[in-house]
Amino acid sequence: MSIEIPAGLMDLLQGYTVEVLRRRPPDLVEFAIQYFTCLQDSRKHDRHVKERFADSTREGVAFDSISVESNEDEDSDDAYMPPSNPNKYSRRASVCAEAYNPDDDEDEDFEPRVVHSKSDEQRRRLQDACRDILLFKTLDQEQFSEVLDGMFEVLVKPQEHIINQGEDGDNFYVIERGVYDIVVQIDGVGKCVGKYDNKGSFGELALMYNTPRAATIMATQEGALWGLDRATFHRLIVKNNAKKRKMYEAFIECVPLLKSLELSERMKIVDVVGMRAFKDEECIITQGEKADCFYIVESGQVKIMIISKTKAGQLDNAEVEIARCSRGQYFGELALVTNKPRAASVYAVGDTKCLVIDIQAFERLLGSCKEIMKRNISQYENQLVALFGSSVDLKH
Ligand code: 1OR
Ligand code: 1OR
Repeated sequence: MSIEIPAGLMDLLQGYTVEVLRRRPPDLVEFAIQYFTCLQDSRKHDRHVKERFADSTREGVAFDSISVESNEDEDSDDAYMPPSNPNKYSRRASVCAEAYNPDDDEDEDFEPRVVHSKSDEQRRRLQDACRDILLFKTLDQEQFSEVLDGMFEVLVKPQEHIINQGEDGDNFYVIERGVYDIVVQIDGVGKCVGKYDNKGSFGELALMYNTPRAATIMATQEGALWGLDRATFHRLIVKNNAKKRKMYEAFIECVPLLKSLELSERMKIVDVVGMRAFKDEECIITQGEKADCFYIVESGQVKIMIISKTKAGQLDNAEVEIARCSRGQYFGELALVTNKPRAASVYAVGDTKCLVIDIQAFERLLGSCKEIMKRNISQYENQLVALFGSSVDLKH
C-alpha cells in the first residue's frame, strides 16, 4: 500500500525542526504551538497585504516591493516570530532544498554590480580556471561575464583554512591552483574526506541554502583561488538555480537511478549539476584517465567503447563498442565507485547533452544510490565475459 504524503508536509516539519535545533526551546509542545500559530498569523497577514495591494500590482507595482520582511529580530530572545517566508532572508533558517523563487527577489536586480578590476593576464588565468566550473555552465554569456567581473584573486599559504566548518558563508571559491583538503568533523574528530587537486570549486552550499559551512577547506600547499562574494553569488547563481529547477525538474523525476531519493534531494542535485553539449563522435570520457565527474544523458546517445587486452598481455588496440546509453541513463560511475581510472571511453552519438555532477557532489548527494550502481556494475562483468569470453581483462 502506498501512502501519499501531502504536499508541503515535509517542508513544514523541516522548518519546525530547524527552528527547534536553532533555538533549543525547553518545551517542544509549547514551542510548536507558538511556531505554528505565528506561521498561520504571518500567512493571514501576507494574504491580507496581497489582497490590499492587488490593484496596485495589476498596475505594475511588484507585490514584493511592498511586503518588506526583516530579520532584525532573528537572534533576539523575544517570543518567537517566524518570518512569513522563513527560508528567504534569515540566515541558517533553511537546511532543506526549498525552491527559490527568483520573482521574489526583484529588488536584487537593482543591487550595484560588483566589479574587481583585473589585468589582461589575470583575466586570462581567471577564464582558464572557470572554464569547467559546473555551476557556471548554465549561465548565459552576460551572466558569466558578470561573474568574472565580480571575482577577486585570493593567494593562500600552506595550512591556511579558507573555510571553517560551522561558520557563516561569505564567499564562493574557484580553484586556479593548489591542493585543498576537505575536512569534516566526525564524532568530534576532523577527518579528511576528500581533496581538490588543482581544479574545481567549493563554498557554494552555505550560500545556496543559508546553512553553516558544511566542511573545512584547508590548503596543503601554496595556491591561488578566485572568490565571489555572497551577494553576487546569490544574484547570479542562486537566481539561475531557480530557472535550472524549472528546466530539469521533470527530467530528473524520470531518471530511474534517482527514484529512491526524496524530491528535495533530487532538487539539490539539480542545483549543482552542469550541462554539457557534445557533437557527434566527440570524446566525453577517455579510458585510463583519472575520473572527476559523473554523467546523466539528457538528450541524444553515447556509446561506450573499450580497448581490451588478453590475459597473455597482448594489446588489441581497436576499440570495441560494448554498450549505449540514452535519455535518463547514466555513465562514468564506475571509476568513482571503484576509485580506479576510467574503465572505458565514451563518445557522443549525434548531438548529445549530458548533466554533469562533480565527484564531491556525487559523494555527497548520490551516496545512497551507490548500492543500485554497484548492483548494475556487477552485471557489467557478466556481459563482458559473454562478449569476449573469459580470456579478457580490462586495460587499466
Ligand atoms: P560550504 O559552503 O558548506 C564547505 O563550505 C564546502 O566544502 C561546501 O560548501 C562544499 O563546497 C565543499 N560535504 C559537504 N561539503 C563538501 C563536501 C562534503 N565536499 C566538499 N564540500 N562531503 C565530501 C564529499 C567528498 C561529504 C562529507 C560527509
Ligand atoms: P567509468 O567511470 O569507468 C567509463 O568511465 C564508463 O563506461 C564507466 O564508468 C561505465 O559507466 C561505462 N558495461 C557497461 N558500461 C560500462 C562498462 C561495461 N564498462 C564501463 N562502462 N562493461 C561490460 C562490457 C560488456 C565493462 C566491464 C567492467
